[in-house]
Amino acid sequence: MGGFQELIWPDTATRLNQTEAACRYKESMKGVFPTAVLVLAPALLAWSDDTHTIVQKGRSFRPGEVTIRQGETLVFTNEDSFIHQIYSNGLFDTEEKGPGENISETFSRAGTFEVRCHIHPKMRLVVHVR
Ligand SMILES: [Cu+2]
Repeated sequence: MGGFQELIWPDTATRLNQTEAACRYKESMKGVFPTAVLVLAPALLAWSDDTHTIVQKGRSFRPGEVTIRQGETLVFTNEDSFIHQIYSNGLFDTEEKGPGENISETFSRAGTFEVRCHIHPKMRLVVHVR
């Protein structure tokens, strides 16, 4: 029996086991980062000041006028029991959203914009972007 092999093999085996363990660890961690991002992103979005909530309730936008900075986002929350959508000429024209659903729109240009709803023509929001 060669003493050489006895000396080498245990060490090699240990190293192989360590590599395998590292691979398994990497594999097991694969889903953790994206999951953390998915869980944290909405929370961070809600906490940051560059998001403002506009409620769609009683066939009106509340508030009806808002001032934001360039690059900030308005999140429209439908708190009515029927559908709404939003549009602003030249900027966006969204799908209809049901009760409890949200629409996010980011305003990247400075100016004053009118946001309306095709379904309820009396709904009007004035957005000042500085
Ligand atoms: Cu509407």
